[in-house]
Amino acid sequence: VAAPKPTPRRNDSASLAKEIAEKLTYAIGKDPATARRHDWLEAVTLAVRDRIVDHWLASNSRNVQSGAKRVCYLSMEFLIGRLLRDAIINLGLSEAVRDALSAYDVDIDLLETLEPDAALGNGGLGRLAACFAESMASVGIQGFGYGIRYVHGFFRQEIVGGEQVELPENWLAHGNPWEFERRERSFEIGFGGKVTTIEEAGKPPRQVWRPAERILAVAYDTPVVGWKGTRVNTLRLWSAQALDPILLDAFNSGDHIGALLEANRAQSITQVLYPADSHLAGQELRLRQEFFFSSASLQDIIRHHLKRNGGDLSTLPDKVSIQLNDTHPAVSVAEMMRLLVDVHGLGWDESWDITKRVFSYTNHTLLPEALETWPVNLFERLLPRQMQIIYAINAQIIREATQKGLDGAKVSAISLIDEGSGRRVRMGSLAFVGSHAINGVSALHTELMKKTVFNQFHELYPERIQNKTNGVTPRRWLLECNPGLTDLVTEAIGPGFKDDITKISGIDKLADDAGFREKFMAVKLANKQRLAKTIEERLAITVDPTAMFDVQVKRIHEYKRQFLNLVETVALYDQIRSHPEIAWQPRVKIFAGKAAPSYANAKQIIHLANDVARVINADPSVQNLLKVVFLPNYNVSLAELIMPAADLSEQISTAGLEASGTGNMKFALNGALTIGTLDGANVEMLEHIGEDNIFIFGLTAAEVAARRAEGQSGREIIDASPILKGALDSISHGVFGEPGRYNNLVDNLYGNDWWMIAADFEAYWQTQRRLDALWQDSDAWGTKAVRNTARMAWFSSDRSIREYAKDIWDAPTSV
Ligand code: 26M
Repeated sequence: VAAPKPTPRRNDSASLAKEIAEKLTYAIGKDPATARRHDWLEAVTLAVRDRIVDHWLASNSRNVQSGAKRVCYLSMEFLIGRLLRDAIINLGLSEAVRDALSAYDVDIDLLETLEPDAALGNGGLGRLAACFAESMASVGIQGFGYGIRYVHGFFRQEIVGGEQVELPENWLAHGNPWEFERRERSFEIGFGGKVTTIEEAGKPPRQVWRPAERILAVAYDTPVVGWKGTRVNTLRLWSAQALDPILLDAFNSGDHIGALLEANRAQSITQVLYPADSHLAGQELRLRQEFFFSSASLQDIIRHHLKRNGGDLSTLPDKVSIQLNDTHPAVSVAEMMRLLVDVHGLGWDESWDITKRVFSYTNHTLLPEALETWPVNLFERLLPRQMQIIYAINAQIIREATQKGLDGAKVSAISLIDEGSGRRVRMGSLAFVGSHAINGVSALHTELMKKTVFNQFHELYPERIQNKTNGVTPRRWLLECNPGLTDLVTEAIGPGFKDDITKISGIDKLADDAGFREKFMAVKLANKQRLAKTIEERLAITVDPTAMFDVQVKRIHEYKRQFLNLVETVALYDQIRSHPEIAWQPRVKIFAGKAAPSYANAKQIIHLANDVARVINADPSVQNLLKVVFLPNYNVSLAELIMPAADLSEQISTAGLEASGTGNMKFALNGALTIGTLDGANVEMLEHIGEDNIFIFGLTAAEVAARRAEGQSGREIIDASPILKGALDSISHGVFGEPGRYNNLVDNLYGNDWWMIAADFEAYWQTQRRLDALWQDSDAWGTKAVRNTARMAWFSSDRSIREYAKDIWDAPTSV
């Protein structure tokens, strides 16, 4: 008899309604009368998931047939957020699901808000990985995400007494319907131990690593649905398990506690995401995480290649590209060499050639305090064979450089070992030398990479560094988060922009059409009303949706200069009260973002934002003109609510320090105007949007570097600016909380003004006042808002991914 085949799922609302009821009954064990909202969410998710699985299996068999190049994106972070709406929109099921649920009187919009965010990332870097995964599926690349299945993602932030409190996040508490555990797909990961040389007659000596500790990496797969569901890729996240719980039991017979401790020790590797995005914790556990997921991913990649290519590893670079998302997986370079040379018996030179052709590396920061280095002695103890390999690579690189005529100082600049402050392994250098392409994430950042961190390497290998300006997926960051604008654009120019976002430029000509502009601003107002409601519910602050929503949401960091924004807020508060005769424009200043738990100054900035909000919101003399809001627990879902509701986007980092920014793109795509410095991708946004439609101010990157070199203090600037001086005085003299509470923040400005807050204040203030004037002319504002949406298509992550595919991966795209 022929084996029965499952019938692919149908997409009409009646079929969906029936299947949702079946899931509710047979997968969850509830009937519609007693089902809670969470039960309905699970039932819908499972019904949608069935449709994804159909596409997933089809994509996987096409992958096998085509044998096309696979792109493996190795990232410690995937900041995904929720998946249900993403899946429904990409599969084209929105109406069918809505209709199906209306039969049960259940609202899909409400169900979607019950899904927990997958917060497996800190910020920009992790969110970029999630956008790229979705874009790879959308443009038809065989993409594989590899990362870590953290049990606890990024912490939950509460504000208590104005200060950040970190609480553990537990996204898996009620299970995760999107993941498929693949127990059969598991690999051993070693740590510690010794390396021994094996000499066999007639053969060259071999090195064998005998780890003291071995842990199992188990795969959990999540389908990644591309636009229209035509391709579903895989995100494979590794979970750490004790190698053999049963053996462990036998070994510890009678010692149950001891056995459990062993298992816990193994599992601890994937328990929690490190919540720092700017400076190194330098913890051993972090290095264990990095190696754990790198080794598991490489073993998986090699296993797959051997199976599909007749056991021949020489063709690996034709069949696979591996992108390193920053240096977090950089130990992969050494681990790949170990697997090729020690485990699979290839020669050193051939292995090194394969390694360089397979890997490429993306740099995301130039901040010296964020560049990853590890103490040699820690590395040696944890990964003795990889350390030997790094020494061998280093010797080879130094030999090459010396042959090309480099002298002492230049040679030590390219050494993989920093001999300066205790001996440390430079992970950026390791990633660089092991890759055929190294990229920055905006044009400015890439040029600065060439001039600063990788200056010596760039001289030696001038063809390796390239630029790949970041992008954001227009599915999540327009279609899903802003249905009102999506419908309006569809009504105006048809739905073609959903398939090809460059077509959204079709609304550019409508910027001067009063009727269109009014509808555009009506959508904005509705989105602002939605956000105002959330602000009321969460903070009991009433804001006027017709006021200008001036928004800065991102990780809290000194270089991002939330403090500059707060000083301007305080100055504005003072000026409104002392000059009631001026036609001030009503504003709501909205802040959100998390500080790394150990970053004291960032925590102070959060405290100040909350203090400033408390005082200003309670002052009747500025009631309709100024409100300040700090929304707790910024995450992907909150961003989806905020981006469509912003009038003004604050992108005010000290020039030269924000590698790219991606929030800047989300805001502008949704019709916010930008006030920003010439930093990161702002520079390219200016080129695309046009100088009439973006508000640029402040020192350039070159001017910042020059001022820093001079070591200029802020004192003269502050003393010469009564508005700035007044604001700083009220901050330090206790208008906002105890006197002295913010001395540290304020004193820094009088000192060396490292972040150029005093230096840029006047230009920032003046630019804000120009925006006040523009706000009064709602036609002019609306025109610029429309032009922003119309001109942002280039910042789609589809464009970024196609550039990677062509210039770095040499991988085919189907679209
Ligand atoms: C490193 C070591 C130990 C613990 C944590 C880290 C670490 C984690 C995340 C360091 C940096 C991390 O992220 C940096 C980041 O998010 N960079 C941002 O990347 C975005 C995408 O390219 C850019 O748009 C931002 O400008 C850049 O700041």
